[in-house]
Amino acid sequence: MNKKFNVTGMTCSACSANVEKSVRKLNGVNSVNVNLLSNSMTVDYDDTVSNDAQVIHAVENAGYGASVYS
Ligand code: 9UX
Repeated sequence: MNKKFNVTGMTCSACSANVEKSVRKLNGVNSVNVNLLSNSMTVDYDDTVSNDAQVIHAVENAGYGASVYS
């Protein structure tokens, strides 16, 4: 599934790279795309393997914040 999240706390391109790297490590993640300018992220992942909360935790572990985009 492809899901969009809001990401908080990113101020430079290394921040977005940190977020991408952390989320990409999650099991079941096929692709991650972080947009620094719009503070958003789309994640293509298998939701039978990981879930939204785990994606959010991965962002938090990298030192940023996330929520499901709505
Ligand atoms: Mo850039 Mo982000 O110098 O946590 S890496 S501000």
